[in-house]
Amino acid sequence: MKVVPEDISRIIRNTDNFVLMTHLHPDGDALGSLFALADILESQGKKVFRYLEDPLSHLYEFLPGCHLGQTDLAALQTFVAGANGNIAAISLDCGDCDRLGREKRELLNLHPFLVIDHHRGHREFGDYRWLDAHRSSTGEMVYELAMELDVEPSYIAAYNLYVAISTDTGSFRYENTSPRTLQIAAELVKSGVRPEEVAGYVYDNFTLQRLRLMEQVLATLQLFEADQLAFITVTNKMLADCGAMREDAEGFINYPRALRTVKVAVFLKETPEGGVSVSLRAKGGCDVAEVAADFGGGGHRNAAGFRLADQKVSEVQDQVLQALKKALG
Ligand SMILES: [Mn+2]
Repeated sequence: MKVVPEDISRIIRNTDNFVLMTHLHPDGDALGSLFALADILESQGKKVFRYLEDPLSHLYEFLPGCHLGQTDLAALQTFVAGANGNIAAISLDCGDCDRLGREKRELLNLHPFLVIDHHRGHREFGDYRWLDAHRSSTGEMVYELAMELDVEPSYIAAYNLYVAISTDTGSFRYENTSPRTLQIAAELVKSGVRPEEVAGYVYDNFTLQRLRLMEQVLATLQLFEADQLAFITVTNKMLADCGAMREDAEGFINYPRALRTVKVAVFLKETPEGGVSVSLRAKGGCDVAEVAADFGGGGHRNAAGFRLADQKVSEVQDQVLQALKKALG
């Protein structure tokens, strides 16, 4: 049996121009998959537009080839027009077309529209889909696609794929880490990627603003249900006080999650528009994808999230606490 659906690999082989995109507020898997696949396609003489909704976060400026990302919609339209219909769009690591962002409508107008994703509870969109919730990361799927296309990933592609896979598995610690995940990681290391270099950029690369923000965010820790549920919060005021950016709070949820008694950690983030975005991380039994789905969100069994507009952090905390008490029981 083919790993990559036949129609996906056929369209990619027979097309010369591609628009690649991913979800808004992209993480390591989203960006690593995008830059890796772009490099893989270009190595086959194809042309690629790497579409990003917003300029790249400083956290990911170490990704090789990241400067090729483009945010200009007019440039995208010119690229599409120049392709004379010989074009395909590929959405990577996006579980819901609403997460394609502001230009969703424009992007979904591109055909054929291919979707490669590993989110559980993926809400189907696009013309052709390769969905596999058993995969650790979209990066793992992009590697399989490269194998299907007979492309040996370059150092640039391998580096981006290693970032994608290692970040989505929490450095190969989460339950999504399979024998195949580790095999692929080994192949990427054989291509010259140095795990300690990537870990240095991902984990040991704090700005002082980020550390100050962490002080404030960890000070908000609240525990419930015999310390099985942990909540932390970041507000717009904390960001301003520390001179930090929203993306500086990435990964903070792993600290309450690491508490030995904790089954679910919750990170409440005030949005610039005054709503709240909620990240959920579970250890073991509790399925937080189901909890997130009840609030209109989604994700994986152990990592999920959702967003509520026009609500205060304290109101959202109460609702989430009630839902999690039920989920634990
Ligand atoms: Mn992912």
